[in-house]
Amino acid sequence: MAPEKGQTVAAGTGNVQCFPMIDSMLLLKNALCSGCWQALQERLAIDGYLLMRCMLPIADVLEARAFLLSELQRWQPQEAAVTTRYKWLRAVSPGEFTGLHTDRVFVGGSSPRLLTAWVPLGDVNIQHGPPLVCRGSHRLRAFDRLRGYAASRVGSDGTRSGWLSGDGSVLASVVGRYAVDWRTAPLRAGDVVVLGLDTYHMTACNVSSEARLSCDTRWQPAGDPRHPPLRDWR
Ligand SMILES: O=C(O)CCC(=O)C(=O)O
Repeated sequence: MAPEKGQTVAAGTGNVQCFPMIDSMLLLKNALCSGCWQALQERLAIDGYLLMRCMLPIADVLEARAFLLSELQRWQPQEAAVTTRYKWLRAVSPGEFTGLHTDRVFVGGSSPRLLTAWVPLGDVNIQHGPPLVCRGSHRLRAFDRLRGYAASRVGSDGTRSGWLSGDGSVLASVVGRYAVDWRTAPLRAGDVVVLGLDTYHMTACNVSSEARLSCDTRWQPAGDPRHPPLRDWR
């Protein structure tokens, strides 16, 4: 098998070597046909993210460009899911990025099954700043060194960024370079990146000349406890 090709990506103020995300769309199709979600759940448990290529109809995404919720609401595997009314709609300017973090420090503490669905609003190539996901970071022992940060709520009250760092390249020096497996992909309208609460991620720096448009949305089973600051769910 040919070795995977990595590329150097601007990870905030530093650079990281980044490998391609794995497309899980086939697993989703199999799950929808068979009703068995185990393979998909296992991949999320192992990698900490799922890339769903062409999960959403491209025409709808381009037409809406603001809200893809009607499509995401169809994504209800076993239990009814709820999503926060508030959506993190982003127009990220050239030169800007989101720093390294886990979502737990922002929205953790209630449902352990809360997931982020990151939706590009139009094509987001590497230079526009797609997510950079540290594969397996939610489960690898090496990341125990960050348990102080991981257990904190530094992002939850809006007074601090909640970032561990603005430079993705420092992660290797903290947890060891063998534990760090950066993943990214050029994303198309219709793709969705799903992220677990404890998966370390950031976005690549927008090194293009145009704004990066995307939306992050939060989802969880309807019966799970709801993060109080995110008041309004539906
Ligand atoms: O899109 C971004 O800039 C950041 C999104 C993110 O990190 C998240 O949804 O958790």
